[in-house]
Amino acid sequence: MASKKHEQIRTGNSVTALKQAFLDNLFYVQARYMDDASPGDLYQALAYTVRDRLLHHFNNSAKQFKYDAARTICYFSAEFLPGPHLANNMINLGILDNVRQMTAELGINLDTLLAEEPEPGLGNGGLGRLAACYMDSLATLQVPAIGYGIRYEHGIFKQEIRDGWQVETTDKWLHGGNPWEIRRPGIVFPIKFGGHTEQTRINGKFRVRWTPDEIVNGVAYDTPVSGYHNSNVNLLRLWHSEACESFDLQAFNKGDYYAAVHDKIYSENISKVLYPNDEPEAGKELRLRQQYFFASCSLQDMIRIFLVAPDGGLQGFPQKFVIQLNDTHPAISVVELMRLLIDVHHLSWDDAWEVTRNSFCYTNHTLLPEALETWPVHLFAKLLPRHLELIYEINARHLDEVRLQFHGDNRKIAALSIIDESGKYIRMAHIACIGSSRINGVSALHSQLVKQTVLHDLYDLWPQKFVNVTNGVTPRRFLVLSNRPLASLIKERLGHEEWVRDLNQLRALESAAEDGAFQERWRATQRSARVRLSNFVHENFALDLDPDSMFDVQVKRIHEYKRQHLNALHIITLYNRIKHNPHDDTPPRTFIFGGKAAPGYAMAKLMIKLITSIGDVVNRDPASRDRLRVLFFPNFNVKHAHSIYPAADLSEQISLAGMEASGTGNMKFSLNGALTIGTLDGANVEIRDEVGHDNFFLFGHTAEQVAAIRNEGYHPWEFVQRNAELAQAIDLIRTGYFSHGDTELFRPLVDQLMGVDPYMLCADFDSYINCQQQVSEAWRNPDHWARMSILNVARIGKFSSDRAIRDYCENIWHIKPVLVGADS
Ligand code: 26W
Repeated sequence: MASKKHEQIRTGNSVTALKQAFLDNLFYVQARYMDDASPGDLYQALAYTVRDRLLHHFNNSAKQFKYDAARTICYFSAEFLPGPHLANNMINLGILDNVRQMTAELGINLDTLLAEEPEPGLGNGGLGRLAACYMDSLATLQVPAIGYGIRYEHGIFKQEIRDGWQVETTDKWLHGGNPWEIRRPGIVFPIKFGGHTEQTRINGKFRVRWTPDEIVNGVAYDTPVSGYHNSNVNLLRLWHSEACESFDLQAFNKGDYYAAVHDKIYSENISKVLYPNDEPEAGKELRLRQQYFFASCSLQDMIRIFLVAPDGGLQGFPQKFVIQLNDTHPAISVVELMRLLIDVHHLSWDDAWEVTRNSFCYTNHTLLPEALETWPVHLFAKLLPRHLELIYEINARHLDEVRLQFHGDNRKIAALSIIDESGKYIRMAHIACIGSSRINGVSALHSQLVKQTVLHDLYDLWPQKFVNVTNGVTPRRFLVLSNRPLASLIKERLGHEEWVRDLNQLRALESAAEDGAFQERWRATQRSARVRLSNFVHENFALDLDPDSMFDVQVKRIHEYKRQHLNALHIITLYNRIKHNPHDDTPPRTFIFGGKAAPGYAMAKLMIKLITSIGDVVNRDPASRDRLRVLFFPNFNVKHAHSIYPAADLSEQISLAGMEASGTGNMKFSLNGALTIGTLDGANVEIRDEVGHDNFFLFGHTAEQVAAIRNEGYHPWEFVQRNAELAQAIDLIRTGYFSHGDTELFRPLVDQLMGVDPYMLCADFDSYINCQQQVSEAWRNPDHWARMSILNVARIGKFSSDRAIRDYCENIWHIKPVLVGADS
């Protein structure tokens, strides 16, 4: 065991120890002296210096959890969006100030090093970021946890805006090497695909042998996940696919060089790239391979860990582990656990099913029918023949149970079958629900709608399984890390930092809301964030923003149900007013959009082009350019979110009610003092209830009203006829005002709006515009605005991911924290 002295240098947190460790890593890891080190070298050296301090806790935690045979939550997610690690780990370790001083003493600007870190973009949006927030809270609450997923070589595409259009470029996050991961060549599992099954009898026992025609290896890569100001460090284990044989020498010697590396290329394809779709279901074979690959690697790994300290055979598996399925993407795990328990560990069907159904829980993140995954039976027959057999058996036994309750109700029985009516598709949500003991939505409204719509038949069968856990976000990354001026103002006002791990303590800020002097300092802090963002935009996009205008921000994946085009209609309306009445006194506004469109989603890409086209006109027109400014911020991701959320005054949460399962950006905006204009959708409902109805700008039809309009029949044309400004706005688009006179460019969007308008922009336009009027009124009164902004922060405590994780621990996982001592 390293001497205390050596440990002091290697993992001491004093400025001296950090400096020595940093210079050692620069010399011995990067093989560089200070004067010829690149910013990349300096970043890597600092990353290894911080990593060493993490690994200390990491190894201790792993030992403690093993020693305690601690009950562990395994979070299965096809996506994780952790964001850059360096600053977050320094904040959690409590060494950021010392490192900032140490680098300053060496003449290094820490922020330039932080900017060097590539972002692990292993996710599309909300679902992936939620998984990362939950991993941060699990470690902070000292709950033993393993995040299982895929180590995509290429994450979400890099978005460039060329001539106003989104252009995707390949993400190369691993290019410079990743100091935050540890390759585990000893943790490798064979993953089988294809082939056939045969019934056999082994020492009298009926057995099924699956002979695959492909085997790929899954290799573990571990990333430590630190908790805030404690010694618990959990594990994010991501799987990389590799060929069993990476080089076929025989083929090479025969000169067939392609064949020599075919297996390697083919096998590595599985973890090659993230599917960039955020709702619409791709249904591609490689996607199913990815889902089965990480499900099987993860379950084999858990059984390996369990059998290290087997208390009473695999029947005890659900006592040791609980698995959370992050949407249906890992739902094949239910069937894979049955295969492993029966075919490999020879449990009986009933014992295996008892273990399985007590091990899984499932979270639904979307109501969009096209996002509910179904896989063709023929694809399963080809790729996973053994699993298809097991699915039929699970379904047969399930329907036996269903008939007990709904005998004769064939519609119900058919609706409850894993196999859809056509017999051609396997419904993954059904497998997830049948194999889980708990099913939850991600906001109160969403969990209600899940029970009333997409899963209502399963709800009728098992009402006791359905619960709600409203989403949350980590205040460490989305306030302490990304908005230090506001965090230190709050710390100064409250005189402590306890609120960082107990966000409800922000309530004490309520009294400050009426305090004029504090309001002044609050406004100055908000303005400084707008200035920081304006400088970044000036340097990177050659566009000047007015930091004294209202920053009206909508950042999220581009999707019609999120209605970025409704926001665009508001901008056109304001522009129109200013054009027709130069004395119009609309307070100056800066509209900032950000978000990626799935590459195959044409309408979403057209929405981006509409926004950039409106910007080209409004930002240049002398009549409007000093009053309105429109920016489409390229490549919105976690890193850029750090500078956008703090600078926002108005948070646009304008989805059609009933469509946004929860939203989490809405929480991050409020946490940073932005006021929300939104519909009664997802978590907006609960945010409005917490911050106070007077501190929330509400508009639009409710989910019930939307359903009623749908049933009655919706005619957007009627709304256009009744609203001249709406008609004019659409007309400007249709007549090519924003497209150099080209009337074809936006025709699909205009026809959609005037035709079906499935997301009811026309129906909500009037109340949206009026609500925006109220926003402008409120903005004219800085004290009133500051008061509402302070109250939004003071009352946002419920939306900490710590609260959400506590809910999961108490109501779903039944798991207790395990405290890891600092130097145990
Ligand atoms: C099959 C393609 C695919 C990929 C991702 C379908 C669906 C998804 C995700 C479920 C989409 C997603 O990220 N949903 C978002 O999840 C957030 C976290 O719960 C919610 O806050 C958002 O409202 C929801 O849209």
